Amino acid sequence: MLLRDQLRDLTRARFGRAPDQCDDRQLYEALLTLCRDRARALPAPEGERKLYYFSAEFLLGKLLSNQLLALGLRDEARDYLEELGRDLNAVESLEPEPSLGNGGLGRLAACFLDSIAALGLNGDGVGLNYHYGLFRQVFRGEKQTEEPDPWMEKPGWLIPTDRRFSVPFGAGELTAVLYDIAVPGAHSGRACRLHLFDVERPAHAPWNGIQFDKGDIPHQLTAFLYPDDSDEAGRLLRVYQQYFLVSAGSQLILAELEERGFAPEALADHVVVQINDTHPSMVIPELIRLLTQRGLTMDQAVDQVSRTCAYTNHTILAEALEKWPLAYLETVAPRLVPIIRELDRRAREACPDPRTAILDGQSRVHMAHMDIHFGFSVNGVAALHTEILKTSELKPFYDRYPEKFRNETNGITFRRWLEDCDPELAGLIDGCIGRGWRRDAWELEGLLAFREDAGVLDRLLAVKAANKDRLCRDLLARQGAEVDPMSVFDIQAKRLHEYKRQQMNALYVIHQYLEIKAGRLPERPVTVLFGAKAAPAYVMAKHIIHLILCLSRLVEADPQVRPWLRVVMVENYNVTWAERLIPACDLSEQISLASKEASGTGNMKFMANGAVTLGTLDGANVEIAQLVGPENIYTFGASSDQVIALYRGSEPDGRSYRPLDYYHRPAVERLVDFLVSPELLAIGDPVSLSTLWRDMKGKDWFMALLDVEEYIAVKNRALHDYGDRRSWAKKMLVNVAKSGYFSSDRTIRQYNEDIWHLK
Ligand code: 26V
Repeated sequence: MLLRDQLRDLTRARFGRAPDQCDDRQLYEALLTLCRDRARALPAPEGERKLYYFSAEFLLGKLLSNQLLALGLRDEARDYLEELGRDLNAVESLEPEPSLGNGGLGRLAACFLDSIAALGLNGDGVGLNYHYGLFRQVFRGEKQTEEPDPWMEKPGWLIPTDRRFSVPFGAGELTAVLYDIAVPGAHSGRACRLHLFDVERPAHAPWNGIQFDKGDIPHQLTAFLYPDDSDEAGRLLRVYQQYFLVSAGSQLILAELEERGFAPEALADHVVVQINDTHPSMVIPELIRLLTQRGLTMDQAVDQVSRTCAYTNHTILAEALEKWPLAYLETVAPRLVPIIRELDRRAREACPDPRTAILDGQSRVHMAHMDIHFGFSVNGVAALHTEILKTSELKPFYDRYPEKFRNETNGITFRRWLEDCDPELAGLIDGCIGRGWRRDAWELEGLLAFREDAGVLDRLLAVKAANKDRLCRDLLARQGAEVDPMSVFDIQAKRLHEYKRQQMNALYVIHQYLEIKAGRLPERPVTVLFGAKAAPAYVMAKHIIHLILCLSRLVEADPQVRPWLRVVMVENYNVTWAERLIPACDLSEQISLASKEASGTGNMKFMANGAVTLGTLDGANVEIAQLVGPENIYTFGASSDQVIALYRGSEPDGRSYRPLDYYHRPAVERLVDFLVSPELLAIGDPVSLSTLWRDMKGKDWFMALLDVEEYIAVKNRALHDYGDRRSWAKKMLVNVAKSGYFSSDRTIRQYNEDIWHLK
């Protein structure tokens, strides 16, 4: 059926009027219903083996545009709405964004689902149906505040199912109800499912900010993603969420196994579970529990599960590696406790090195250790990250099980992150190399043939300029920020974390500010854009946001500085903002302290949209640098080896990092001291600014002062080079051309070949 006919039927039935009589809201509801129902009607992929991708987060972003694209309806919908004198973008903007993730890890899971569906692989996602997603960030008085961010509306994407499972908590059972989102595969004619579990009777208001009754598990379990875990009740709720997810998910696996006609003894032949970070790690003991309940011996159950589960590590930050007190598990999932003790016993037998034990001396369960002993695969998410895991963070495990370790470099779906968010660039690429890259991103390499083509290079610059104009209009409309579209757009958009070093970027802003005030004008105007949410309980991250917002106000109010330097932080950075910021970016900031960013995926998105990277040799930046060559990327800073040595205090001279050594350089001292200057104190909160100032001088755990001087120099070199427009356009072109490696279709094919073996 043609889209226009189906839309007409839908609006007649629902609103009693033809599409041309409908308002945007009604058109949105009709299009959503149309996509949802077409996607759910697509056949599921086939295969004797099935993948379950377990993740506490799926950061989906808006779905309408993406689903239209995957269903091959995008152009038809756009043309039809145009005929009616309407604008598809305006209709799409009405969709609330499902923010069921924090950042990279959750967005990766969403890209993976898109690729699994596109490749027609037999796999589904398993997660939780958080009602309020991640919080909505609101700026008040140059500070972040948090509000609930509801996204579930009717009609919506969730498809109710009949599946119900009983989850046995210590205090009693709770029913898990399953909702599905159908994920249509572009080109495959198949759809996979995102399974989202919910409690039976979720609580509704009253809300007080994002505070809620954390003790009311039966009604609040799925209210928020990662509730503030700075207190006991919050942490406990998180364990409740995790067990709820894995218990219901494991029961779903076994129910489907039975429906497919296979015995539980054959689990490992027909099922593979990918554990996305340690949040779903309890799937291991839970599956063992359920298999023994179905008659398998402990040995058989452990054997099956160990050949079914595979673990992905997404961070080397020790504070992010989960260790749950056994006492929590006794409350939440008491039936897992004897199983975990038994697994610990077996692990100690297999590997006497006490550093690899599951239970430590303080009776805490090391989730990653359980995954590694009782899974068949462990992967890092970029080449450097995997090397660091093998040689340092997880070395004792690598020594014991070298065959389990592999690298699977992350990827992004080019359907959302190029075709959909940058249609003008996509059109330009089509004109150069045809449309084949839309199916196979490797074909982007064909763009290299246009390196010396002045016409193409100029059009590339024109597309970038148009995207910058579009962003300027958005910034003005959404937060009243006026930005010069002719300035260089220098963008750092990612979660706020000290290791990502937004504070070092802020020091650059201070440097430029002081230069301009001293009458030394830069070569050209720059707009430094930030997008970042801080975890509600992460105090230092909030101080950094405060600093950036204060700098923004300072610069904004200064007529001498404003023409040369602007600082804008977008409010409530989310997938929707990313889709606007990334196509408009000139310079992509990827400046984490080397060794700390496992991969990064924003770096790949910016690159694919023709931004040039300014980065440290960290995470996937290393692979970007290898692909594009030194003339098409700006790198700086200490290497990961140097950083690791500094942390160990094992530099050749036995030195460890002392920020004061760097602070006392005159060029650095004046930047850091500006945090407590009269200018800033007149705007900001003295306690917040001086806390940050003291931390930078005295601790600087992520070594911003170590790299800041080189950072400023290299950034200024990039800004200088920007002036040669043709040569800059060439860099842009090479970045787009080489980005195909980072397609999540490539990543997923590789997971399938190395780990899943689905077909
Ligand atoms: C979690 C936490 C939780 C508590 C305190 C501090 C902290 C710091 C970091 C994290 C990160 C959790 C895992 C994560 O999101 N990793 C990201 O995964 C991306 C996809 O693989 C990857 O591109 C990013 O480099 C990595 O940070």
